[in-house]
Amino acid sequence: MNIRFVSDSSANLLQGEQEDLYCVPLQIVVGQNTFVDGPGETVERMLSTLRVHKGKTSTACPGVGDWLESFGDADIVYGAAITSGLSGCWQAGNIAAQEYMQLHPERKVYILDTLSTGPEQELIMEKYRELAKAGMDFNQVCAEIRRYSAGTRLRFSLASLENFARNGRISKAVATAVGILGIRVVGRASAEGTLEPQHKVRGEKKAMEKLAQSVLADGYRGGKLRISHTQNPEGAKMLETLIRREYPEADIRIRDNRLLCAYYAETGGVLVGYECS
Ligand code: X90
Repeated sequence: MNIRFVSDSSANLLQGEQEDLYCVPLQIVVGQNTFVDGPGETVERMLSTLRVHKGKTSTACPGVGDWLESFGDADIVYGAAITSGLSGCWQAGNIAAQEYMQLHPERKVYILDTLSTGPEQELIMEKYRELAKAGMDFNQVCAEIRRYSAGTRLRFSLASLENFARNGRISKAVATAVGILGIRVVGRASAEGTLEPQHKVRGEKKAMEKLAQSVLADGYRGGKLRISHTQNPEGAKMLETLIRREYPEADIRIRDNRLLCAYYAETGGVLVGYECS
């Protein structure tokens, strides 16, 4: 049985990290330059181009063909996509899944709309693998992953909302004041899978404290927690330390944002995905 695990690039994973992991890239368009969020591109190169670019920038989700390509000749595909509340990515993946199964009636594809992204999507990809390795069949895995993702959360601290506002994904009014004087917006992915800013705080330390408090208040009890950041290892480490004060043995891992998350979370952005009990 040939099983593939497929995610779009917003989970910050790299295709080939594990041999059966495939990643479908989103794209970041900066004037004449298109940055493909795959192993051949770096966050540094994208950010330095963005810093000097004056005009419009945007992002684009993969198309049906890109998803189909990622399925290869798999008998079973377990997939996850960035929230349909902010991107057309899941819709394209779902159409691809239907087409693939029509073409090959004996094969099966499931793409979960994570209503989230980044490190919460990373947790979902980890869980798929555990469930499949535990010997569950396709329908059981799909049911279990829906149950699991209902109990995971995503929170963030962002130093700027400019790229969200520029692309019409939040209102300009919400974006003002963030990006000056070390103001951070701390918030979460809403139940509908949209950006929900909750607090404006001054300085990195206060932002990480607010994040840690909220994570604990959500019912995190030392299970899996994944942090991703854009060029802010200190912030990520600070958050880990705060969580470990309560749960010294917590299963925590930190990774860099890849291009899509780095573009929207911007420099200094910290995302945290975690299991609630
Ligand atoms: O289709 C496209 O062009 C991609 C649009 C993606 C927009 C959202 C990206 C979010 C990246 C930023 C912080 C966490 C926000 C959580 C909201 C669910 C990560």
